[in-house]
Amino acid sequence: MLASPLQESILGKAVERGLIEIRLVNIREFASDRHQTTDDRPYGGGSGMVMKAEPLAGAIARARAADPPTRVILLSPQGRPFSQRLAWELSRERHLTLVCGRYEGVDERVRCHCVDDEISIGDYVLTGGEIPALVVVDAVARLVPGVLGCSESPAEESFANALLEYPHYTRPEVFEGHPVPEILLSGNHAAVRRWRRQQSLWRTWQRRPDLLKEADLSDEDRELLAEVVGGDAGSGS
Ligand code: 4FV
Repeated sequence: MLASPLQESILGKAVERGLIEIRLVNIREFASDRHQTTDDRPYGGGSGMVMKAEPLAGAIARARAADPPTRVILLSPQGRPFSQRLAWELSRERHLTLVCGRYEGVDERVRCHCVDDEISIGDYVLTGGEIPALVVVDAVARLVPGVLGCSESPAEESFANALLEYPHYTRPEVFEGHPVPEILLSGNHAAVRRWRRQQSLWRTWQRRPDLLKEADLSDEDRELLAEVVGGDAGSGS
């Protein structure tokens, strides 16, 4: 599941260029029985299976033995919500170990005694932790210096300053009768920057007022927002 996404496009090139290194550890190699069993029935009964502690603990110990010291993160719905702010935090680490659960989840003693952190990518239940791990790898890797081309800077995008991104346009100038906003053809960079900031504020006010509350808005921001939403700027209703 993990091999191909990690070989393609920006992530693949970052690996080729040695900007990031990704090692996949097969938990089965740490199972002690000849069937390499990694799951078992839940104590206390109930449906589904649980990931056994020993194979996971063995795999994590192997990762911890590697240099530099690693931060072990379990992906699960019980984790703290993943965010751009957390992605920036993780991008400043040297070595992350992402533990992907399966079945109903992992034995609680792994969560309590073997991992440093727990992250959830959202309030829904998936079949495994692999896709959440890929989400974290993608969001963190692109913040590693050099991974994104110089023309792309993660500084200006959504959530970078807790606002939603402004609308993007490219050629053709008119698509199915829909023209590009004049301002973007004006060549007036200051006016374009003002329009884009206003669009970010307005979209965030309309779609994610919760984010607007977190954002630290300047007086100019409040004026820009008031222009488009009328007097109740900042109420974020
Ligand atoms: C999940 C999430 C998630 C739960 C049981 C894997 C599944 C199965 N992980 N954010 N949402 N994990 O649904 O991180 O083992």
